Amino acid sequence: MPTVVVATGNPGKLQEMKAYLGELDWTLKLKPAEIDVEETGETFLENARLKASQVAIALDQWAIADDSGLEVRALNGAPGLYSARYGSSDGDRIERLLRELGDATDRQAQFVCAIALAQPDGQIILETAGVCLGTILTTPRGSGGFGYDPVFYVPALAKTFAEMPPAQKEQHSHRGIAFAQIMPQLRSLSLT
Ligand code: ITT
Repeated sequence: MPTVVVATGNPGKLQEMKAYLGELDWTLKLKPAEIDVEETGETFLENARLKASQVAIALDQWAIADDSGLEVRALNGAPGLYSARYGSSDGDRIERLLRELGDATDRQAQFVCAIALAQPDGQIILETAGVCLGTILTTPRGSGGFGYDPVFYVPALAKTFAEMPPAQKEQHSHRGIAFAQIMPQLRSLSLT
């Protein structure tokens, strides 16, 4: 079975990525904490490529990375690429987001997820992206998921991501959509 490193330090993401990749005959390995990749890209896709590629080279193994974030229209796309750096904990980040948005009536937002798979020499051989549209609530709702999930509301389902069972989040989320797009190629890959 091929070993693939899941190049993330975010436990919430890791849990979802492992679930989505679970049907493949891959042995998934967690990225060692000491490998820390600087996210200097100007897009989610550039950062996903950087993370996959640098982790693959450091370990001489296949690596898959996700770079994602929340873009809020009334904040001109913030926190965007800086979603993880917007505060020091999930609670802090949500609090800052709600503070900056205040009582804005335009609460449109989208979650974006880019995924890249690198072979052991660092070359990217597959990449994709997914987007999920929603709105930002004024107060958090739900206890599932991670990150900004309690304030990200999907009107079509009348639920926040944090109120959805994992399979429903997979079906509708930026990450679930990105993985669904790439799964046929991942299934047919033979990693050596
Ligand atoms: P790695 O780079 O190690 O993967 P990270 O948390 O730094 O971990 P990113 O740079 O991609 O990851 O930042 C993504 C931010 O967006 C982070 O604050 C997440 O909590 C948040 N985020 C991404 N996907 C999310 C989701 O499905 N639900 C809630 N928040 C999410």
